[in-house]
This record gives sequence, C-alpha cells and structure tokens, in this order.
Amino acid sequence: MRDANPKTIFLKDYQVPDYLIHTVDLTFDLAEDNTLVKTQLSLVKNPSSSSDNADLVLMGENLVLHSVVLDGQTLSHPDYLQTDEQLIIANVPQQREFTLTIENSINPKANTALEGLYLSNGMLCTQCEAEGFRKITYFLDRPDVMSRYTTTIIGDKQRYPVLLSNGNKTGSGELSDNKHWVSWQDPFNKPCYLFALVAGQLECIHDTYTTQSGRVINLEIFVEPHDRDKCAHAMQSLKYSMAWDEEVYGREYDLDLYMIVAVSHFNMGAMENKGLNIFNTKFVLARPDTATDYDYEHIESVIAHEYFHNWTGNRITCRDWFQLSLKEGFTVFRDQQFTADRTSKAVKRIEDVINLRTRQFAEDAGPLAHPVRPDAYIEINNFYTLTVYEKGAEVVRMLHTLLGEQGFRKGCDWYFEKYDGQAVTCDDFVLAMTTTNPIDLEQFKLWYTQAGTPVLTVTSDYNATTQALTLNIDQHCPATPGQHVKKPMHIPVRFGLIDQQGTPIPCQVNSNTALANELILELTQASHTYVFNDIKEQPVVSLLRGFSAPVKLVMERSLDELAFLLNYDTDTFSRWDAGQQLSTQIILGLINDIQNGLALQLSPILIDAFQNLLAQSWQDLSYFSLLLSLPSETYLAEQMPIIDVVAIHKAREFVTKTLAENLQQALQTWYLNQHRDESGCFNAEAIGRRRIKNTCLHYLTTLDDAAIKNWAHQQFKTAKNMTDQMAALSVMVNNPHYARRQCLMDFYQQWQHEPLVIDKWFSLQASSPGLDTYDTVLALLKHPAFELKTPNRVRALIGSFSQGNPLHFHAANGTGYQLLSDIIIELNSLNPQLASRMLSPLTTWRRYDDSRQALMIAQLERIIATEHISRDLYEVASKSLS
Ligand code: B3K
Ligand code: ZN
Repeated sequence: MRDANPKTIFLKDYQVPDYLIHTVDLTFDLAEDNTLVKTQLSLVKNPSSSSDNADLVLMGENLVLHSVVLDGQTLSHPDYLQTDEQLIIANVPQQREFTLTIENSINPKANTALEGLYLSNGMLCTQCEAEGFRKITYFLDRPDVMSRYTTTIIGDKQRYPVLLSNGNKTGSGELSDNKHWVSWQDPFNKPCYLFALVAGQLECIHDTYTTQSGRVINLEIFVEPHDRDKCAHAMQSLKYSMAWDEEVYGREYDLDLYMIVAVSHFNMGAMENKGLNIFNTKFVLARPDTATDYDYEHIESVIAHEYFHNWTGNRITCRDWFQLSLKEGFTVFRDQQFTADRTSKAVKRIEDVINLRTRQFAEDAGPLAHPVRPDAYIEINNFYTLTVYEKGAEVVRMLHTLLGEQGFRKGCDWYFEKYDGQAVTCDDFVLAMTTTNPIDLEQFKLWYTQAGTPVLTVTSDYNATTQALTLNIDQHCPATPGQHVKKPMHIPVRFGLIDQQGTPIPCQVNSNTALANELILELTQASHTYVFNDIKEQPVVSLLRGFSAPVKLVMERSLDELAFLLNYDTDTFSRWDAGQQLSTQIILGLINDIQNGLALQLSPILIDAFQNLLAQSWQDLSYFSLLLSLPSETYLAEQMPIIDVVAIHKAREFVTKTLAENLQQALQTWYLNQHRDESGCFNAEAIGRRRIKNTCLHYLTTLDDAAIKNWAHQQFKTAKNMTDQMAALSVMVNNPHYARRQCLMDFYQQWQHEPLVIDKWFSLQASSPGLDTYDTVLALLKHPAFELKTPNRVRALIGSFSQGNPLHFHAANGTGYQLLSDIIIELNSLNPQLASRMLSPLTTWRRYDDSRQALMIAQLERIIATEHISRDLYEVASKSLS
C-alpha cells in the first residue's frame, strides 16, 4: 500500500487553508521521460487561518525535487523537509507576501495511472482532478486555493508542434535545439484541479460562436490527424450548448477561446479544465459509419456537460471534495435538461431513470452506500459515483420541482451573482434557493446527508358512497453503512387521477387549493393520509409522475391496472413505468416458476398490451421503442431478495421469444416499414426509425426463422450507419446465427484502424449470452488489439463481461470472478483508479446465493492481500468486505 495505514479524511475536520497562492507561474520543458517543471508561486498567509504554525506544507507525489528557493534564497535541509507526499518549508514569512520557486522533474512516460502529466499515443496531456496537480509539482492541491496562472511550455518542434494550456495565448517563439515555446495566461482565478497542458502533433478544427452580447469566441477541437473528419458533431454540440446556456440560464462564455482536445487514454469521459477541456476520444469522435445514435447523443451531452461546468464548477467551484455534488449534481441536471430540450423529453427522462434505478439504487443499497455529500473518504477518486452525480442531479431536480421553473432560475441567478469566483458548499447552493424563494429547505437538506433510497409504501381506498379517495403514503429509508436510524425526508410526489376512460380527474389536496389535473404532494412526515373528495367513480392513481423523486414505490397493483396505465396514463414517464412494472411482475412470476420446476406460460395480458402498442401509430418512435422494451436483467436482479442470474436470463428470454412468436406479423411490418437507407441523418425522426426497427429485429431474431436471419445478415452487410450495422451484428452474436463468426471477422477487418469501433467489437462479444462467451473473453484477452494500459479497451472487454453479462460473470464455478480479480490485481499497479472501478461487480456479493458469495469473498480477500495495494482499491475492497 502507498500508505501503511490509509488515512480517512473527514468533512468535519475541514479547516481553511493556512496559506493562499495569488499567482502561479509555470514553465515546462517537455520530454517524454523527464519533463522539467519550474513553479514560481506568490504566497501569503491566509488571514482567515487561525493556525500559528509558520511552516508551509505543500503536497507532492512521485516528484524528483531539484531546488527550493524562498524569496531569492536557495534553501537546503533543514529549511525544508521532503516526505513521500509532502514538502514542508519551515518558517515562511507570516506578515507579507513571499515568493517560492521550486524546480522538479517528472516522468510522463512511466505514468500509467493517467493522473498528472502523462503520455497518450505520443501526445502529452494532463488530468488534475481531483488530486493530480500534486503529481506535477509541489502545491496546495485543494479546490479552495484559487490562483491566477501563467504557463510557458517548451518542447521539440517536430514532436510537439502544438503546445496548449488554459486561457489565452500570450506569446511564442523559437529556441535552439529545434525547440519552441508558447506562453498562456488564464485571466480567471482557478483551483489547480482545472489546470491543463497538452502537447503533440494535433490537427485543429476551427469554428466560431458569437455570444448573445456579440462577442466572437474561437472554438478549436484538437485531434490526431486521422480523426479530423470525425469532429463536426462535437463542434455543433458545443455551439448548441453555448446557445442553450445563454437562453436557459443566462450564462455567457467568458474567454475568447474554447479548446477541446481528444485523447485515447483517459480514465473517465472528459474534464472541464478552464478553456481547455480534455476529452476521451469516445466523447468527441463521430461519423455516421463509425458511431451509433447512442454515441452521437452521448457526445452531445458530454460536450454540454463540460461546457456547463464553466459556470457550475469553474467560475464557482467546490470548497472541498466532499462538496463534489455541488458542481457534478448540478451540472448533470443541466446536461439532462439540455438533452431533453434537444431530443425527446420523455425518452431522456426514462433513460436517466433506468440508469438511476438499476445502478445508483444498487450502490445506495450496497456496502459502499454514501450520501450525496459524503462525510468521509480514503481516496476521493472513489467518490465520483452514481450517487454524487446521478442522485445529486435528482436532488437538484427536486429543488426545481418544488420551486418551479421561475423560482429555480431566481435561485440560480442569485447563486451565480453572489458566489462568482468563490469555492463554496452544497449548503450555499440551498441558501441561494431559500434566499430567493418563500420555502423552508432545512428538512430537504437531508437529501445531502442521508444515504439510502427511501421507500414509499402506498395504499389507496375508494369509497363509492362518500365519493372519496383516501391515499396513504408511508416513507421509510433503510439503514446504510454507518447510518442506522433515518429521519423522514422532504419528498415531492407528482400525482394525478384518471377515470376509467383514461381522462384526467381534477382534484385538490385540500379545499383551499385549486382543482388541478396534476398535484405535487410534499411528503415531510413518516406517514401521510390524503383524502380527495367529489370523485364520482373509482379512479386509477398515477403516482410519482416524471419520477419526481429518487425513491422506490411499493404499491400493490393488478396486472390489469398496470396494463390500463400503460394504455392511458397521460404522463409519458408513468405510462412507460406502468409497462415496466407489468413486465417485471410477470417475469418475476416466471422466475419463481423456473425455480420451482414448473412449466412456463406467458400471461396474455402482456401479449395484449404489446399488441395494442404495436397497433397504434406513434409520433415519437424512440419513446414507442422504450414502451416495447423489457426491463433489463440487471433491473430484474435488483428486485429479487437473492439474485438468480440463470432464472432471470431464462425467464426474460422466454418472454422475449413468446412475444415474438405471438406478435411476429406486427413486428415484421414495423421492421420492414421503418427499414430504409439513412446514411447519415442524426435527427429525432431518423433516430426513432432506426430505434424501433432494431427493437423489432431484436425480438424477431429470437425466432428460428431463416428469412429473418437473412434480414439481419443483409442489414449487417448493407448498413450505411453504425447504429444499423451494430444492431444487426449484435442480434447475430446474441442468438444462434449461421453467419456469426464470419460477420465478426468481417467487422474486425473493416474497422481494425478505428479503436472506438474495435471497442464495440470487444464489448459485444463479452456481453453475449452465448455458451462460449467465457472462452471467447479468455481468447480476446490475448488478442493483439487488447491492451491493459488503455482504459477504453479494458472497459470494453472486462467491464462489459463483468457488468453487462450477469449470466456468464456469475457462472456457478466462479471462473468469471477469478478472471476479473486477475485483471484487477494487474491493474492495481498500472492504474489504481481503473482497478477500483472494475471491482464494483464483486462488491455486491451479499446479493447472491451462499456458494457464489463464498467464491466472491475469496476473490475479494485475494485482492485485498495484493502487495502494494493502492488506496483506491483498498478502500473499495475493504468496505465491501466489512
Ligand atoms: N470533473 C470530471 C471528473 C474528474 C474525475 C476525477 N477522478 C469530469 C466531469 O464530471 O465532468
Ligand atoms: Zn462533471
């Protein structure tokens, strides 16, 4: 372990920094294996600090220190002390500003952790969030130290013709030895996690954007030369994002230049460095023949997300890393709103809820559950979680729901105005909302501090004589690690009633409020009873519309009632959700039958419901496809007390195939009507056509029908866009198909020079339910294109197998677990962040049967015994075992 006793950092111990850094002047002399860094800092004792210690403690890791100069005086021991993680300078001036100059060197080539300055395909680039700047130089590496930066980069002209950093370019020139230099100045104060440097042989795609106030901003996307034809969509997305933030939040861009660089080796999606975003190539590069509709949508939303950070994250940043959701939850909410506006509101909401309910709910119910604002961590990189991001966004969404569009905007305006240039907390964000709106959010703040997913238990009773509907809602939040007793939360529940013809019934919470077709019930107590009067007939209750709160809803409903809501609910989310609950109940019943050795029979209610859907005409074909999609195996697993991966897979397959058998004609008609050549259209109609067509193909190819198998094969061979080609290949890989091997080989041949497409090829094979998947994964690990140092490749092969293939990963003999642990142990020394992320499927061992539990625990114990285990891996492995 890096540290024999990994230290836990607590929010309650937060102290203001003892020193502030006004200016940072950096000079880099680049070389792959030995980059020299000269840092000149102007520092001052922080007037708000109460410490009387005159030592300055800087953080630094893996640095070779050459010299330390204080106000022109070269220091030597014992004026300074160097440890593995710190540089302590004794007796610095307390009453005046002072200058510290440090020279050190680093080795980007040896940096496989991809944090700090590292090498990717010959290009040098940085990743500093959360604590990577300390791997570049000694510094006060914490977000509440904000400084003005100038950066000079010196490098070889051939190897590094492009030299970039934050802000505006202020100078450049030639040097001897075939070198050149470029200087950059960032006029905005920023924390060091937003620092960035890029150097390499890059092509620049240039465009401009004129802001609403008339300023012309230069937009530049830098990529490796062979990728220059894949940047148009990213550029367009950036322009849409800039216009949207002006229109919806009144936020304009502040520098004259906005740069994006795409790199192949990246631990996450992208990074919002001031004026110089660095992106995983996956979220920049797209051409219709290489990227699917899904990729296009993700690129647009990640470009937007990083752009939106300029205000929510950069201009106003986090006081400490516990406040991470201040910038991430809010920015995710903003990118969700943007995508909803740009595509289909209904589809976007459903996709976000699917992600939340399958993945975040599992996190919230597992050994690593933590509040949206965690109160302790060992390694902050482990807290870039679904809870901080996605649940954090739901918390902001609830504020939006409670305050309304205008009230929320007033709060945001105040927040931007008041805290611009500062490092603040989640409480400050809530304060902005209460200052500008007549609302008490004290109880609401529990959403930031209480972990776990609240469960709402609902009963309703209609009395025909009194014409009253009584609705009872109880809330309960289960215990999570370290939090055994929970308080009731403030929960907005969107609600409506429908009559037997599907018409909304106006209702009111009490006689003082107006009648409305839809209400927001604000739960604050453990139990609430609402009585709705003058309800002339037995109504159907539609609850948690739009998924107005991140909670689990428990309400007994008959299959008929769910089928009714699937047909009639006026809320697009609740309508879809009724269909999901209908299929879930049916599949869970079949799982039970499988476990009891009974013959399977599919309820005609589901067949009729789907038939009904297929018989209608639809405006939004993407929404229609979602209505036709069954809940995933992962979602179904979450609904079971003990997960039975084999029965889940069998039951779901049975339902898919039986629906296909019964609805073959209608599915074929939809497929054939929507299957047309759309080489490059990325608009809602074309996307919808592809989506519904491929959903139908997915059902149809479960049938043993030679004609349909040919359709898939033909679609694969003639596809002009990646969505169609991939959809065809995927049904051929996931079902027995005569051309499976051949098409997989052809696909590789066709795309071997496009790494992002080859990732799809790895991922598809690793997630196949086919019998030979485990052996295939073993073989792919030895494939020349597999590379443990490339996170995208590891995620494509190992991530898809362990997180997207429950059937094979949880094979009863434990081979899946062993394979994953072998990889994690190797990754531990190469890339601790990636190793710890890959561990997540093993942490849920409590959810499986005794025999699988024992096998999973054995692997976790093996991992925890790894020599030199990283903090990242240690924290996740030990918490999941304890
Ligand atoms: N802020 C970065 C995430 C950095 C993760 C560090 N381990 C990307 C984003 O959320 O926009
Ligand atoms: Zn973010």
